[in-house]
Amino acid sequence: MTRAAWPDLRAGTRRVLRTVLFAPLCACLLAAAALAAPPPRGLIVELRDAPEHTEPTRDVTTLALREDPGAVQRERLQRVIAAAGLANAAAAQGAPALRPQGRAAYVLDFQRSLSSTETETMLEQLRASPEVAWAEPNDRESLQQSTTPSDPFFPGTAGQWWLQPAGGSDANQIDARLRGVPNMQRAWSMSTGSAAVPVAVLDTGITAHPELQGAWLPGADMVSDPAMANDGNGRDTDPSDPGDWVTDADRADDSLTQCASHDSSWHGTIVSGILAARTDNNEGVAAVGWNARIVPVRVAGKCGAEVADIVDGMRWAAGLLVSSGRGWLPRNQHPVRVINLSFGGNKPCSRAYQGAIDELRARGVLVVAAAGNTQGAVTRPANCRGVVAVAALNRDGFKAHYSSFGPEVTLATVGGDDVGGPWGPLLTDGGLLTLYNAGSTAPGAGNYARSFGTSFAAPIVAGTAALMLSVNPALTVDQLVAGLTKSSRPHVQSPWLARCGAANAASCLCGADTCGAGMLDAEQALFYARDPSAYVRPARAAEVLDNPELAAASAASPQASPNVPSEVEADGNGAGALSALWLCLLALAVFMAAPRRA
Ligand SMILES: [Ca+2]
Ligand SMILES: [Ca+2]
Ligand SMILES: [Ca+2]
Repeated sequence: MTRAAWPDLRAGTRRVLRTVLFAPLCACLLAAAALAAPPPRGLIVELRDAPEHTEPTRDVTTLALREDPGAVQRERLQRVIAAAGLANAAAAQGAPALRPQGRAAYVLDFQRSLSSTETETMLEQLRASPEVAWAEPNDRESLQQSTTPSDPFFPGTAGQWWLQPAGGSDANQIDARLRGVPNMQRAWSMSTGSAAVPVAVLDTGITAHPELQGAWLPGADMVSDPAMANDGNGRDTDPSDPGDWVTDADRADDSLTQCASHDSSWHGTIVSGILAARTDNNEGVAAVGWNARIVPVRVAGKCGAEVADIVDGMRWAAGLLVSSGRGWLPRNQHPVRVINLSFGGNKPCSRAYQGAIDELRARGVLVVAAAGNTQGAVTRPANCRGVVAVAALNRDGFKAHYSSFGPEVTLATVGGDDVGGPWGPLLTDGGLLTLYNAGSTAPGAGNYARSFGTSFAAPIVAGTAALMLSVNPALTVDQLVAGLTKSSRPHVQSPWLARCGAANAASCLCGADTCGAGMLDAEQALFYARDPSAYVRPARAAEVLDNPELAAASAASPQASPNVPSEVEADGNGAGALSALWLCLLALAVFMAAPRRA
């Protein structure tokens, strides 16, 4: 492990507390549930070789109707309807009214709702006629609407902007430019998730929170080392997060001696909140999956997570047999198809990781991992083959200053952007508002906070993969990956920003070689999920960022110069000092917390 990985934990100790001011609650929020479309009341039919509809001609002197070509076609259609037997089918209600439609077709308006059987029967009868070119139901289409949950912290740019529809131009205020966000609100019109598609959260465990009630299934605690575990034992079946704080006294223990002292991170609670906070319940925040379930798998305790525990946690989540240390843990009764891993370390992918990832992939399990917060190479296991590695974007769509980047990244989405980059507060987005816990050491009351890090970009992607499986449970892992990447939006461009690279490792412009296929678009990913073989990626030009804030930032800290993070340089710890029998993996998270109770 290199010291470059350490700014995260140290940044966690410098938590900035901020008061979050929420916009006044909108009392008239529309909670638009995805209802079934109303049945059709008619059919649309075009006769073979039908002429284009025209107005009847009139005698120029008497203005009397001279000829009505439409009358000929209406009579022809009446004969077809009678021959097809539709008159009988609709006898109880009378024959349909006819009115011209489109260029040469007619609506057969029955002026009542048609059952699906009735509709299909009549369409078959019509299509059997050699006189009919085509026939289809006059279906009712639904609004291509955004679905707005009732949660009071959701709306507005001071709320959960990260779940709101993508869009915005340079003409907008900085906080309304949502070009990096995943378009989740439009995706919810298709699916708000399913309890049948749980996501495993391999993390610090779970805390009690009013917004997680009913959101989690039985999990497990994989932390083998009792000193790290902080719950008095090794592996067990209780994934509760007792806190991962480290004190100066703790550092006397051989397992913890290399860690800086810091407060508890509640990292697993934050990730769980992004995935599955109870949504549309008139309380707190919204989440990617309104009805999602998580399987909490505790792999991390004080001072990180061991590779053996992470790998066994992945295998347990998938329903495989895993050691308890004394015997065997009971198998997971709710095996998952999606795993979120927001932990990692600065090393190449290892055999232990790659073997488990290959094993899981063959069983239809997708592993989504945070790319890392190193401003450099992608951490493991995000750099392993077959993992969906997620880099973090600023709200405006460029790479967040802390995010790792490289060719192993699969795609990118917002992770929140704090003031820690070279541009300080100039282009910060305030972070992702979701669940948190008020305890500084042991768990306290559930509350809410803004967080940022690739740790929190990853569950947005994992949650979207679960939405895809809710829409279409038959999707393979290859299809999930293809759907996420094919449907992504192009990375933003800007004359004020340089491309990400060794000389510009902080805030920079993403490309396919640095931040993956593009920016997550949850709505498009669900379009893909509905019918992968028919999906066509919409033609979309890259958004161009050209605004006063970027100009000011560029003037303050020109992009062409190398941009080495000062935190890393200032770190006095030697890399060798961080090597231990276990490999300490760090939480890929930094916080700008605003603990707040509703
Ligand atoms: Ca334990
Ligand atoms: Ca436990
Ligand atoms: Ca809520």
